[in-house]
Amino acid sequence: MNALQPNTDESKVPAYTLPDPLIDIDGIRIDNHQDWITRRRPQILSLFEEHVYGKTPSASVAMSIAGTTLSPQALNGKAVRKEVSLRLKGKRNELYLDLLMYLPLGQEGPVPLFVGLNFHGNYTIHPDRELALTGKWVRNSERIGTTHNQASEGARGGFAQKWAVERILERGYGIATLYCGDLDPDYDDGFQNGVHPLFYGAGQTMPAANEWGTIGAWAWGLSRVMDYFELDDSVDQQRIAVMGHSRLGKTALWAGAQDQRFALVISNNSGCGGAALSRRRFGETVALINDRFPHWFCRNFRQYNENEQALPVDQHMLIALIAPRPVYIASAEQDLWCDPLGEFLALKHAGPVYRLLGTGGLEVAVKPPVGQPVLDTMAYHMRPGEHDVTAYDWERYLDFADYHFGHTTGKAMP
Ligand code: GTR
Repeated sequence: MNALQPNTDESKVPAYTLPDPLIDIDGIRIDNHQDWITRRRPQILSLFEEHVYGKTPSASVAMSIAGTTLSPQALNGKAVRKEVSLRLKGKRNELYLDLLMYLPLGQEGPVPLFVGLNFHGNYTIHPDRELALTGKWVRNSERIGTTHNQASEGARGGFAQKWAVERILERGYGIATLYCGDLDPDYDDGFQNGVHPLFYGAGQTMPAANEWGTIGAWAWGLSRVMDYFELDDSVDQQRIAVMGHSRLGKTALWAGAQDQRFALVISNNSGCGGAALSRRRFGETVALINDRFPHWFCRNFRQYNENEQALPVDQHMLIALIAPRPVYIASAEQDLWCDPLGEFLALKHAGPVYRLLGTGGLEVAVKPPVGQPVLDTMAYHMRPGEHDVTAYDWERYLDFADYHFGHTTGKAMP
């Protein structure tokens, strides 16, 4: 098969053996909670750093709040809108992140919240006329009419359907989002823009082969948002769900794997390098993704182009790093590029780790039919339709959050 010709025929999926998340690098079986936490989990995390996403710098940069704009009666009196400008200061340069939050009005005390990065700028997630257009580089989009890599008034609210802001608020949750391009614009510039240069040592001009790429930088940014939440008493820090779609779903998983402050992790149609098993080589493959998006992963990941069986991990082990916290993997029926079956199987094969930690795994033998979600600590659904985030997806995530957060404004799960 030509490496750059995707396969979507199940009968052509190669035979493969997955690495066992519960057998450590010395071949010892992990059979208790303690050994998982102290031995095996750190091993798996460092394998993902070394071979897939790259290491996130352990150094920190100074972050401060450069300004907050509060609007107590936004969205026709339904929400408090907060826009927070976060300043990151490196040795040689600095960068600003513009965080947008809508919080439900009339809630007592700190609120549970969904946080996720957006693709095109905060102003595209809602038609709210008060939202500032981003001045940063943006991807051109025919769908919302952006050209010359610039935000435009006509694109305001262009992706509102993917965000269900009113519904999230109605169900008593806040929503927070940040443009991924604030952290690292989504194109391959050899890591000259974005957050990477904030960390370069003397003479360094790009990350090493085992250091973070763009997905690593995006995930790191979600953790900085989490740092901000720790300072904001309108947010319930114990009840924060990180959610992402597609490339940002890959990012949500990597953020949730590294930062255990995220109480729930939701991956919507995340596919290759996200929830889907690489070894199946179904739809997008490691070779295809590294070819089209050479900046997303670390350079070491390229060693596995057409060589997935040599990977010391597969994506079920990424999900296992989230255990025992609740995790939701969602697929779409027509989204073959993301390999819905591979997404389900990765979740299922993370099950033994969840069971070891006492929460139960994914207690279904085969992928549930379209439109029949399985909701437990490990949750899955396959929605009819294409690669997207829809109202259907959000309703399930809200049910899932209600269930795990014991939130009372929404309907409980059966
Ligand atoms: C595709 C890419 C996928 C997925 C998607 C998206 O072009 O091949 O891995 O990330 O973009 O982010 O919408």
